[in-house]
Amino acid sequence: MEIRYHIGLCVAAVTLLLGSCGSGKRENQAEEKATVVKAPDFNADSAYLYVKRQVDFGPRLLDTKAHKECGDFLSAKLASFGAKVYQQEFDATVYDGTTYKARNIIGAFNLEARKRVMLCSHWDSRPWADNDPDEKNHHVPVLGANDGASGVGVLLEIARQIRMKAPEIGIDLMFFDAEDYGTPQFHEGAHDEDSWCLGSQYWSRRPHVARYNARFAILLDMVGGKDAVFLQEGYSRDYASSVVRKIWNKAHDIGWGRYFPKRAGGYVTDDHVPVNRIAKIPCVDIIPCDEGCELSSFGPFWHTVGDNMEVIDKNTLQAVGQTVMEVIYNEK
Ligand code: AHN
Ligand code: ZN
Repeated sequence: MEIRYHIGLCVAAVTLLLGSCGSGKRENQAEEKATVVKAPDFNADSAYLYVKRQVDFGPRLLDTKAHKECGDFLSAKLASFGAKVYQQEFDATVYDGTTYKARNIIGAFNLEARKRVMLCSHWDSRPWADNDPDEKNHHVPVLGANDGASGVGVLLEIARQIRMKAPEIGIDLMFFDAEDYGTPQFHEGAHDEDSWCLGSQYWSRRPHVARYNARFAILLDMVGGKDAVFLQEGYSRDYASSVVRKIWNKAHDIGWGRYFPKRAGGYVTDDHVPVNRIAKIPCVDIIPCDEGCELSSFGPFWHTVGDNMEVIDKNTLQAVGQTVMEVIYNEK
């Protein structure tokens, strides 16, 4: 159910009572500006199940059965929610020179709308738990409940909500592949930043439709950890400061401010960097990071064999999911 707060109307009424003689046109403008749309209720139980469904396939590593099956599942889900689904297949050459088949999955809603917003996450998981305290685990794949599945789970729940009640603008959900194949810590050679984010690099150079554009984009990365704290990540501030303010203000307006302190965080190499630099779409990364964005800010289970369903907290999914929904349902 949609509730509109006619804050603007009250402002206009008070203005009139105080004897100000603004023109009718001006009052209407004031009303329009201050009208806040309440988005539908994001359901964290549903998002949680979408996270679990992905994790149940096992690690989503390139050229594996789990990857193929999970990709098919995500595509079918998007289609069932009424999206036009694009498969963008590409060759991903990873840090050691091996080339795999990879696949970005894109779900587009309301194709006629010219005003569009992109919501992104990566859906692959990391092939090496290279940050695990136990060295024996460094070559074991990560399940990626938080690192991968959480963002996609939130986006699938948003897709389900869009099916029930569409926002005014068009939404494109981007599930980028091969984000997490960045050079492992145990590798003794070069550590190239470009070894991360292969799917978003590919898409940013070759968008799924010609002349694609969006007003802005929001990337969700590791948005399910208990007591996650999302400072304002560095590249997001540099390339998309007004979108950062929009998102963080919304989180505070709806009572989830404790997850979104209005403070500067450090810089993270993530899928939003190519989207900002190559596709030139202002993109904000919602990622748990502290002032330095030290690796420890991603949680103690980051790139370890412990990144499983036990680390997923529905409150965090709710805080992020509802905040993003309030943003997109208020775009006109
Ligand atoms: C680096 O560790 C360089 N970037 C973090 C991006 C990332 C990895 N997101 C999820 N996993
Ligand atoms: Zn990762």
